[in-house]
Amino acid sequence: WGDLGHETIGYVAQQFLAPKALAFVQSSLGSTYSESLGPAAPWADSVKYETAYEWSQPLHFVDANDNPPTSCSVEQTRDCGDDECILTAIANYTTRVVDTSLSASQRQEALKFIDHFLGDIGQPLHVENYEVGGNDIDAKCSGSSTNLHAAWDTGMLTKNVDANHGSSATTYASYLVGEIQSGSYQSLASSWLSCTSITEPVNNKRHTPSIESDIRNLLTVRAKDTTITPLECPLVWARDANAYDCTVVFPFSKDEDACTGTYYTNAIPVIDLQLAKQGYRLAAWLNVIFDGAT
Ligand code: DCM
Ligand code: DCM
Ligand code: DCM
Ligand code: ZN
Ligand code: ZN
Repeated sequence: WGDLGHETIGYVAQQFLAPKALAFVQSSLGSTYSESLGPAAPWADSVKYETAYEWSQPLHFVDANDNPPTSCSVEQTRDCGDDECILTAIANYTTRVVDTSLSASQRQEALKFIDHFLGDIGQPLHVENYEVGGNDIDAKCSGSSTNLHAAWDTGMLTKNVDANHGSSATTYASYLVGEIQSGSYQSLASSWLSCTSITEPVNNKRHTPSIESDIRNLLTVRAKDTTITPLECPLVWARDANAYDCTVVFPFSKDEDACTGTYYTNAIPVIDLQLAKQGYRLAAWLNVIFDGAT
């Protein structure tokens, strides 16, 4: 996502933080970021082209070697074998954000990476290898030349927020929060936190991971092992977003206009959903880390 998408996710999450998570977010981010996950969310994009942060570029995505729209899947060993992808980045920064041996600025950096990566993992083309996550597919957005990845990161989203939400990340986030609390997402929101994926057998309890068990495993292993533990929830979230590559993102015809007609009409509900969902998941993740509860 571009800045607008990331800020929206951060502002949604900010509304659902439990007391200790909120206190950490406020004191860690401080006045620089108005004590909010909204303004802090784009930071990871603002540094990734600086030489000092070039290493972080591959952490914004996972290149799923699947075959959309015929077959969609994400596999940690196949797609993140070198441990340098968004799946392992979320694990790494989850351990670092609570590591009291690190400096306040390192823990702030970890928080900003979590804030950002829980957003990117919900963008279907950040969990897809095909044509470099759609970057190599030429597209149009309301007549202007772009590529399919950028149309999903910014083009369609900006058009929708300009038309329907006052061109404002905070106004848009308030709308999505309302949908979660008492609107069309109300009955769905708890299922967003279960880590249960449609690609996994729903009635096999052994394979129903939870955010809580994920973080407990991570923090337990951290004490005796510096290697990055694979987590189940980021993989579930990546698979959730990647499934849209087989339904709404593809097929896409080169040079098609993504910001008009049926393509746009089908994409907007998915963009709304993914931003609301990842904001809600971001809050829940921080709530488990800092308050020990979902
Ligand atoms: N971005 C940036 N510098 C660039 C390219 C992008 O700061 N040269 C920022 C602005 C984009 C955001 O990153 O809206 C998302 O970019 P990406 O699509 O690279 O995540
Ligand atoms: N770093 C990180 N994750 C780690 C270790 C380091 O993001 N597990 C980052 C923090 C610094 C940079 O890499 O920005 C260099 O860290 P160090 O000096 O600890 O190697
Ligand atoms: N990107 C991706 N998958 C890749 C490469 C890049 O999702 N394999 C994303 C990161 C940025 C955008 O595409 O959001 C543009 O990347 P870059 O600025 O690195 O070209
Ligand atoms: Zn992107
Ligand atoms: Zn990013």
